[in-house]
Amino acid sequence: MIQFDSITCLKQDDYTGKDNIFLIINNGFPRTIEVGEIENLQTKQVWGYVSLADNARHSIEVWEKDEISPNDLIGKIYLQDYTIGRDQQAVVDNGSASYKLWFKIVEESQ
Ligand SMILES: [Ca+2]
Ligand SMILES: [Ca+2]
Repeated sequence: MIQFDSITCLKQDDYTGKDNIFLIINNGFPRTIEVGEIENLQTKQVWGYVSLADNARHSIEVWEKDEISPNDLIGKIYLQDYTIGRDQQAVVDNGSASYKLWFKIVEESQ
């Protein structure tokens, strides 16, 4: 499973107001984690464990929610490259916005 720790906004997507961030974990349950409002250089705790289905490719997508225009995909983190039990950080960047995610992949029994 994934144990989330926090997320840092390195550069926000929206020009007016704060960003509104959520995460989608592909092949995980729960699949979506709401982060909520966050702005430049702010770090927010992301509380939550997400179980990962066996024998599937896992990834975390970082999305920014908009009211009028479609939501913005900031980036995608593929989890097969990460070591179990170690604190991890990953940066996503779509050219206009950038976020750093702190998390750990732990054994299901822990
Ligand atoms: Ca946006
Ligand atoms: Ca927005």
